[in-house]
Amino acid sequence: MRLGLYLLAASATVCAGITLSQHPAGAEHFGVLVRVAGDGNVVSATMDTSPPPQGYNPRPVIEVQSGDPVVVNWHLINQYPHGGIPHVGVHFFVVREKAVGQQIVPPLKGSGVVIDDQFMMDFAKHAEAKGTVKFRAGAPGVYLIRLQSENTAQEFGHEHFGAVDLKVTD
Ligand SMILES: [Cu+2]
Repeated sequence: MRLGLYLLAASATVCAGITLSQHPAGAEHFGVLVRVAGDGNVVSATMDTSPPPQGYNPRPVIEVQSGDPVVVNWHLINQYPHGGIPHVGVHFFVVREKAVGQQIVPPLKGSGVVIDDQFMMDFAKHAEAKGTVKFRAGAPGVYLIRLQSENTAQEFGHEHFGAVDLKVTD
């Protein structure tokens, strides 16, 4: 229960072969959605790419009070029109950061790591992975909530992610 953030429940489901009728504009390899709800507010981040590590889009910020429940829903969808994408790392994490909007992704080691989950998946054409993570915000500070692809830069020249800044106040 590092940093006073309590993992209430975490689940991930993987669905293969789902055909989606709607894709975010401009998507090519993956669609990403990271939706964060807390204290009556909801923010959503869509697909960005790295490098650079912070991507190109400003991160949405959600502010909650210490003790508030936070619910994250994430999706990663293969939108590559040419077929499947094998051996994709799917990596979700929540890690303490120094400031809202910081450009460096903090290293995932030490006491700043709140949640760090990952798995490998072969994404068939239109396949989708999604998960829900619930935790309770504890220690005041700023946290980076991020879902990212891994092992796809060799083929596509970049990775894909969605990220939100969580600001926890007293
Ligand atoms: Cu891409």
